[in-house]
Amino acid sequence: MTDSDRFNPTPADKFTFGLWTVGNSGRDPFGDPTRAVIDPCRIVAKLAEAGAWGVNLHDNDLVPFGASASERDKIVSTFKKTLDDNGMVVPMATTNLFSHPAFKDGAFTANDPEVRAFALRKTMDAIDLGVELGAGIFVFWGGREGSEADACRDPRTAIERMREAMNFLCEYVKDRSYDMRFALEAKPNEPRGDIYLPTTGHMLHFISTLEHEEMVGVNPEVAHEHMAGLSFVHAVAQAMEAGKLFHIDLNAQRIGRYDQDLRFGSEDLKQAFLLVRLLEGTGGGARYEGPRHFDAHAYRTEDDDGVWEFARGCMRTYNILKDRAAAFDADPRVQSLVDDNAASDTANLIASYSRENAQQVRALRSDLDAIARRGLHYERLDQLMVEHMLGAA
Ligand code: GCO
Ligand code: MN
Ligand code: MN
Repeated sequence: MTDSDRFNPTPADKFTFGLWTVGNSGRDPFGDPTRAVIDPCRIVAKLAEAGAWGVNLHDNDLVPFGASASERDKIVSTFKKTLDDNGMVVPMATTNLFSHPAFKDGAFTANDPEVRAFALRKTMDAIDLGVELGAGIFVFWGGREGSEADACRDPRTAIERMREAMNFLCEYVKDRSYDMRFALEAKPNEPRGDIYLPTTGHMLHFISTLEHEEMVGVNPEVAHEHMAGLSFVHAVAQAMEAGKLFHIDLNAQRIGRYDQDLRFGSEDLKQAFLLVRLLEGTGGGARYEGPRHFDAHAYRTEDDDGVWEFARGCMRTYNILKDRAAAFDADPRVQSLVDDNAASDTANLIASYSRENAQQVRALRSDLDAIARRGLHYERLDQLMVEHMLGAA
């Protein structure tokens, strides 16, 4: 084993890929597929060989739209056997509520109640499928829940309809006594001009308005927050702090571009480093224990070999960053530079209100000029981080 081999993934790392990710055929709005469709069972075998823990799927990644009940059962039983044979799990399932043209005005938010009813029915079936495959997390990505012609509906109505759908489906899960939680995935745009509930922060507030908010968390995605020009690390931190990080979609994305879904860590390594550090808890705080899911795909230039290179790359980069983050946080120079004065008398004084505390806060006479003059050495801190990332610390 070479030193580099220690970064190779194992199932204990809990890495997962969507069937639609490694299965992406390279089609884009301007060009036809550059790769053949890969059978879901082959995807499972190849990912297991590469060291992944599991796969996730939309209903129609496995069962074609409109398949009969007997066709469905046959496909599902073959797939289950393949999972067992390869020691792979399905921790997350979801519904495709975007490909069929009937969803052109949205699914849960569409103006036509028949479309909304069909979306519910399709989702209930997909939840059943997920449960049959052992999934405990169900993701909602409302790709078509948005608008171009905004006069078509009051955006408040769209939010109400979303709430109605989530409440309906939470009740469904409870009625069936399923052990399943929901994870809502925000995206600002693409394929709609504007998608409702565009960021993880919007989702977190929306969740607090649901009847069974304890069942519902978020599935933030690197690319989606970056498309909006926001800090993904801050979004994930807010979700973790709220106990709502139920799932995560890892990939890479340059700010200001179309939805790129690039290999994890292939752009903005610093954000990727800070993200892995946060998820792994090397800088303190609770570790994220859920699946590390990659929602990305290989460049359109790649053939079949390139697809598995891409998958290995996502997982190895995560593990390398995890190693670098641990080294960074164990570095005494770093520790001596980060002093957040958490236990000081003043910090205790301002932690909660009382008349007495308010009086003491008023009586404090801090030397603001001295505070203003003090350099914080964040240049040194950030440079140390860069040197750790580059293996030069
Ligand atoms: C996208 C989304 C999707 C969802 C997937 C699972 O930008 O297309 O990220 O890939 O994650 O539909 O819900
Ligand atoms: Mn995406
Ligand atoms: Mn996603």
